Amino acid sequence: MSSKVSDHILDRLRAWGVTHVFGYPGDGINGLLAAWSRAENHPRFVQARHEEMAAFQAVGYAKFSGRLGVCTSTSGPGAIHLLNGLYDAKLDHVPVVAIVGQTNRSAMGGSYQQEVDLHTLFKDVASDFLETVNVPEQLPNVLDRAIRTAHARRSPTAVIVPADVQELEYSAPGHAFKMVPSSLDSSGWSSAPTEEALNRAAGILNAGEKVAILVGQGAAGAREEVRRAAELLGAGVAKALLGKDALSDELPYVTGSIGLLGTRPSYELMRDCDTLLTIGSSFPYTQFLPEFGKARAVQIDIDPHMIGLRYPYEVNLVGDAKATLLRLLPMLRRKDSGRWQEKVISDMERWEDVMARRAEVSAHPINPEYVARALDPLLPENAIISSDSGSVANWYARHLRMRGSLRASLSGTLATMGCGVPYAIGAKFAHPGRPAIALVGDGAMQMNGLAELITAAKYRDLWEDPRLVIAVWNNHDLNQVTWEMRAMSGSPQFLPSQEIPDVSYAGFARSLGLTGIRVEKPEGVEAAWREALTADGPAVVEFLTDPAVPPIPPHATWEQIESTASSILKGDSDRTGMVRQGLKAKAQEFLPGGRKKS
Ligand SMILES: Cc1ncc(C[n+]2csc(CCOP(=O)(O)OP(=O)(O)O)c2C)c(N)n1
Ligand SMILES: [Mg+2]
Repeated sequence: MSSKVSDHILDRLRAWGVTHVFGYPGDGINGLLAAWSRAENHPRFVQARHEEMAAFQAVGYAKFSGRLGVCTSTSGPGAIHLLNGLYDAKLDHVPVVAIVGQTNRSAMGGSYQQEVDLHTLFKDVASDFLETVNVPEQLPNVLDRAIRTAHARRSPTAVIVPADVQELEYSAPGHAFKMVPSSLDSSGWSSAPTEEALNRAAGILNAGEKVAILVGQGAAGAREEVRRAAELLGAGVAKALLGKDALSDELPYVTGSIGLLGTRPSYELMRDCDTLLTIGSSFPYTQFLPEFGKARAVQIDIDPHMIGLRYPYEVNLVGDAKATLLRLLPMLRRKDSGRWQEKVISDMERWEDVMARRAEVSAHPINPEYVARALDPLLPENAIISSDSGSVANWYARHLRMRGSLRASLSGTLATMGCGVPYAIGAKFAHPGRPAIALVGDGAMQMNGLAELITAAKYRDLWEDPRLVIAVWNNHDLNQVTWEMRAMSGSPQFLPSQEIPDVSYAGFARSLGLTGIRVEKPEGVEAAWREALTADGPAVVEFLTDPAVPPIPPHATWEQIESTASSILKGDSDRTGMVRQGLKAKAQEFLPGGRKKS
């Protein structure tokens, strides 16, 4: 049976195992949509409210499934809207293919309606592969390479298909000059470094006495091997934000997150170690790694293009984390003294104790840390958690402890607002049998989340496990930035840019037929989580939280951190001072209790 180019695109996506495409319609892809109708919506077209959300859903789907994310949009405005989501994929190394419409070939270059130069628009974001299908014979090669490249480089790629090309009869590339055939199969593979490089790495790791390991998302496939390495080396293990679910926080020597949102033990682990082993992470903040020259360092990364960055590593092992560690482990000698690791373990106990106490401090009306802390023991064992960007990412990083099959992610490198809800929707399509939980600030909720509740309401019946909890920290403030301004320049909150209106998130959810709960007092927090986590469909639970609780930086001293566990400082200058001093790590200016010496 003859078929059009558009039919063949869907056919080929199915052949690649693609089951969902996140998108939004427009006349640049009308031909494709007609093919979707002929194909009885297979793969499923998931309609977002906005193309950026479609791209975020594709990223969330890919992050949580390990499969390819696919999104689609029309030309011009639709393509432009996709950009931020595609950049999120690029910066977090997620395989996503965008299939984008373009005006008819006859109109190109004519400043035609909705015509923008898509090659220029996507040149950077889809720099690994970006091509326009001009004739049907080109299609298999272009689409297959876009998919293969997205996987190989773990990056976004884009295929542009002019509207009239979508309507052409498909004809396969022939056995002829200037024809480029393609094929489908791809075998499993893994890469590992040479024996010589492994030996050099083992030499450094065996010589160290205080070993710190830093893991990122690239270590997720090597949990058991990372554990064995940490135990042999007597190491502490810090996790980059994107690697939060790469290792269980139940291991006592895991110091949790690193960086500005991280823990004091992670900070000290890096500050005091003499040897660093980084596995599958391109954590960007060098100032949280050991001082240059203070530690000898080894890196393991699958990407030869990304390795060796961020720290002057002595040995750069290019390879899959699991395959490389399996070869490296037999070369490692068990350390004699466990003292370094014991110190890490006791620091972590102290940190957990302080965090629990910080969450108990009373605030007005609700302490935002308590909201996250209260969720931790209630997390369903197979939940998938997304966090938006904002102060909520601090509470996500510090109060939720990974264990069992919990999964968690956020926009780690682009740190874009607005990804929390669409990531969770992507997760529900990737794993309809698992509960998903999005943690979102009120600013991010107003930016994107509210609109995507409509998408959640639209698709709720497709999800075998009905639970999709959207938690909103309603503090009437763009709080993370407010604190950054206080910390950097000592500026008081600039209300015209920072204050945001109160919105009834719960009320809006109810208007869509979803569960909506508004919590105004701390006593209601736990019960609200329980209600949302047992609702028979998507549930929005909003907590009125106090914007005066500072996200304490990890390089504030123990004394400063301890002081914030007994009271929240009142008055703008005290709070400002504490965060500024925390950033400068000047403990001596503070007394326990958080008051500045007069
Ligand atoms: C798209 C985008 N715009 C702006 C920012 C800068 N930014 C980072 S966090 C933040 C505030 C977020 O506010 P909200 O969602 O209310 O969370 P809160 O910090 O109050 O918990 C802003 C404006 C960003 N990261 N992404
Ligand atoms: Mg806010």
